[in-house]
Amino acid sequence: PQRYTPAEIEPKWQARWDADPSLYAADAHDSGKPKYYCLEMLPYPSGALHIGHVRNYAIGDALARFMWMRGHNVLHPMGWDAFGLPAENAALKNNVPPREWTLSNIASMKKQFQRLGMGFDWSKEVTTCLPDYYRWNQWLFLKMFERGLAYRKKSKVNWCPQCATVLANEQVIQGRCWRHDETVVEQRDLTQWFLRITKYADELLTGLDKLEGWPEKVRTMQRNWIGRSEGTNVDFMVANAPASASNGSKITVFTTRVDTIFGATSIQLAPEHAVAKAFAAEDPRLAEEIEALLLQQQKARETDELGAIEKHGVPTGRFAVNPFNGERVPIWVANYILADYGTGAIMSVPAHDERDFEFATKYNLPIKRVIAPNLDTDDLPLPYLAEEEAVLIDSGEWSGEACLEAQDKMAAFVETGSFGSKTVTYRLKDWGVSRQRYWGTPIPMVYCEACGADEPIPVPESQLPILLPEQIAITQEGGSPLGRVPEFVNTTCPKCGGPARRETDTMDTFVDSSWYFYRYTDPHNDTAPFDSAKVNYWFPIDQYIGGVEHAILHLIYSRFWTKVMRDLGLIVNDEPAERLFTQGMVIKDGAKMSKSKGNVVSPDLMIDRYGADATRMYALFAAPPDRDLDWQEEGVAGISRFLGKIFRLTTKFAQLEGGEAGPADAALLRKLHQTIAKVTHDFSGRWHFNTSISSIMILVNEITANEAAIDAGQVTAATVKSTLRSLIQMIAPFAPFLAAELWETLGEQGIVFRHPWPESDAALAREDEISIPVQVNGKLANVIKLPSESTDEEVKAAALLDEKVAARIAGKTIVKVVYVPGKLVNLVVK
Ligand code: ANZ
Ligand code: ZN
Ligand code: ZN
Repeated sequence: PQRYTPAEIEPKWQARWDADPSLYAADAHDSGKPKYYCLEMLPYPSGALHIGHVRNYAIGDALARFMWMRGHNVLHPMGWDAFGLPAENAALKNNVPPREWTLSNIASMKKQFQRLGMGFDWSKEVTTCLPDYYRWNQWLFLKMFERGLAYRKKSKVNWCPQCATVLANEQVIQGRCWRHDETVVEQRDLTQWFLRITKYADELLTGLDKLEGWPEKVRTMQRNWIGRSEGTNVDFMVANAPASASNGSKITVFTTRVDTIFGATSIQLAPEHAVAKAFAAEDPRLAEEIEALLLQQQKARETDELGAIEKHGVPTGRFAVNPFNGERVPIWVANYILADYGTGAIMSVPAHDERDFEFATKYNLPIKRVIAPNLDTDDLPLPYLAEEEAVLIDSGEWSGEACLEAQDKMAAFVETGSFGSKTVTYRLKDWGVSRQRYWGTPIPMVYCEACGADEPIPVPESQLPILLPEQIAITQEGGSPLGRVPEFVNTTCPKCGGPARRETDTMDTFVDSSWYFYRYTDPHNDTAPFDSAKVNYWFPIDQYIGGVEHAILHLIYSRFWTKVMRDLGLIVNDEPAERLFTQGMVIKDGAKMSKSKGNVVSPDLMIDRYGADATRMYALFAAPPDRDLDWQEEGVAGISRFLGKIFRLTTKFAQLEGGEAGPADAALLRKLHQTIAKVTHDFSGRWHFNTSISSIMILVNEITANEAAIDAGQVTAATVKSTLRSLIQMIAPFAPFLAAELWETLGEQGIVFRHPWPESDAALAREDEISIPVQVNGKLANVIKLPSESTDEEVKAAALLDEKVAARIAGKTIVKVVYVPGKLVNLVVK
């Protein structure tokens, strides 16, 4: 007999599929079928797919194929997140131009995808480093600029010395570069382009509540990242401001606890606060001390230990007046106050804030209690942090008020007196998108001396795309590489026609990935980023699948970009994706795979040894898709043997005829329909494909168990063949090559992926007998078997009569008999 040989089957089908691109192509958007947009995050073209990719795409491909078989019009596209630093590093190392390196990587990874049998609609392919894509980055950037959503400002930026470029806040992980674990990120002052994501902060936050199809952990991470905080800004006048300081006379603090203002015993300024600077200008010693505080803060920021920073401060010798009681409090500068949060100044309330308490204790500042659980209790240990159900004490006319109400009333008092206002502060900062790199989208702006050198002038739309020059020497010098290409830099001013210079920074590559999935719907459009009608048909994405490492960066930028495009009138959806699934990591021997650990598993090697089907199926079988998966080659071999069994049985029985109906018919059909129900169910929810595949294994065992009966003609050929037929349909999402092959073996017409998914027949699936565990006081006593049509009363009676159960309850009183239908009986006895 023939043996299962993936090395023959797989290339044969791969060649057929590659020759017929329509097979996996989405229908036009006027198709009568319900649409389904199944999307996996696009890879960076590093040169080779790794095993984590295989898992991600095996999940998406299984889902896409299932939805095809369920009669949907499926969009399942793929593309390349093709700009970015590695191409420049490769250019430095091997002297290949970034474009060439990238495109050749794309070519080889596309082959890998095909070898894996991924059913992508390649007619929709998007490659972000090509001008037909990035020109729309530029176009959208211009639209944002027109609306004040793209702007330039000088600011402190995160700088990775290794990347020699700026990083967005989101790209700094525990004070280190997201690409360079070992490199501490520095702070630098640079003029940069920003996108005003903060304008959408509230909508990005409230929108999360509606994203019920997203994992709660991702929503929580985004909520914390946005970090909305309601509070009050309160002005404190400086009592003895230096005469020379124009802005040295007022300090606005941001507080979430204005109800504690009578307990403010000092003002603390961030080292970079303007008032601190004004004071320092008068006092060189103070200036030096403040500089030291700033350095400590930057160090802590770099290593992300800001929360735990050892607190230091210096008194400025000046005082501010509390607007609520006229009290004078000393003004200090402290290293734990951030310049870029709130107003960069706080009122310090040591009795009711932990950090202030620590600071005041260290420097012997007064600690004044103004909040208590009630008016009679004022001896609780400090700091006392409660606000709900607590009241104000020693707070003048506000004493006795409940904290939460006092917050409202006192904020209103501040507003009435015009010495501050209610306010909302966000942790979210505008998105810095300038990169001093070559391999990215050129920012479509120019600067003209004649028109005002500091005013960026947008390039007219008609001049797009601003092409990235291809011939460029990549060097290790700092600064933007494009600045060293005179043909690129020198241009004419769109305003006055005189000589002008182009912007030489390029865009953060997260711009590219913020909207690529819209372009998939209409990738060859050369008059617009896409046809809105097409996007409106396909969006929102029905299911987005990717790694949880993108929970903040990519997924928040994509949501922002969606809202901007909606406000530009290009689309109508508020959110890009209805549902999000984040798969677990693939690990090896309990550790993350990495070159340095030498535990990287190559997908190609797995395919060579066991075939693509077994590799993919193992990636789905070895763990629930949302958990980490410990890759074990022996497991892949096991799946390959399992597929071999299916191959053998199908080949053996494909031509089966005749046979007498016997008990095995019902048994086989029962198992078959139970399996269909289980696998279908697993596709609708959390995709526990591991359990789907286990149940398919049980079905295959059932066939094997009946093999002798089939051989002896005691089962009808119809039963055997319909079982095999549905079996092949059920493995099709997981092992598409073998499914296609065996579909042909069975003599079925057409392509298995376009035949309707089998339906489970509940009557055929029903067991004759049910097995019910019986517990006594929660402990298993026995498992009883009953006819499946037994009533609840019959089950309870049978449980009490069972010998083992009876022995357990002998001499005791039965308090309660609980029956969970079909599941279990629990007897409560005393
Ligand atoms: C007085 C006070 C009393 C405060 C009290 C808290 C408790 P969230 O919730 O994170 O927004 N704060 C304000 N700006 C700061 C800055 N730039 N650097 C460091 N700390 C700052 O925290 C808001 C609280 O953090 C503010 O309310 C302020 O301290 C502090 F019993 O004001 B609070
Ligand atoms: Zn870096
Ligand atoms: Zn000009």
